[in-house]
Amino acid sequence: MPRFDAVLFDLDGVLADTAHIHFAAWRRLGEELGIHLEPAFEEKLKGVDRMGSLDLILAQGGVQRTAEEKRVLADRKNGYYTAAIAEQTPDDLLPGARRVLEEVRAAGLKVALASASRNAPPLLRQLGIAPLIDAIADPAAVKAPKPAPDLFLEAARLVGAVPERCLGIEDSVAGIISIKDAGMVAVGIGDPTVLTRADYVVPTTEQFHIGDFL
Ligand code: B16
Ligand code: MG
Repeated sequence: MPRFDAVLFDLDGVLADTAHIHFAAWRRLGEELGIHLEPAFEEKLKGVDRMGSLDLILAQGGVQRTAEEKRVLADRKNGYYTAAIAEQTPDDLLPGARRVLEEVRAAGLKVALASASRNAPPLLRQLGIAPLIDAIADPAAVKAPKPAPDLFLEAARLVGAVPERCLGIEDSVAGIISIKDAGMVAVGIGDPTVLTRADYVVPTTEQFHIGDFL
């Protein structure tokens, strides 16, 4: 009997190469506010939701804004981001992403998405992988964002899998904490010295094979 019933995927950094698009949009907003973001700041924003990211950027610049002003700024950044992802095509998938989804499905496991991004549904359509995903956890429908376990637990619930029989795949520190605190097995995509709580780490999505975990 296989160890898992479902694989829960993060999107940005696991299936889609969108981290740099998010960061370019934040940098543009930052420049408009007089806040310069060094390239290394990108890592801090991975997996962090929109408002959480804005708070980190404003704190970095020592800038304060009211809740209403922050909503307007977050919407402006999202406008930059959505304009850019409208140009995405299946060629922009991370190498191996489609193959991994197909292999997981061929192994008889459910596929769910646990992305912090509220833009996930249109992005999946642009990338041509929406038909390969059984369920999308809605980040607006859970109480707490990553690193809380809520989004991964919701993804598991949507495909009828118990947490112990779920494998979560993530590229961010926040996301790996979510998976582990949800009681699931965590595969990190990236650097094992960064993703220290992951049970396994592979350098890129291309090196992930579900057969190694069954
Ligand atoms: P949105 P993931 C995350 O996606 C990104 O890593 C993070 O940089 C972004 O702020 C967050 O989604 C929210 O995205 O503004 O589109 O709702 O890695 O959880 O798939
Ligand atoms: Mg990610």
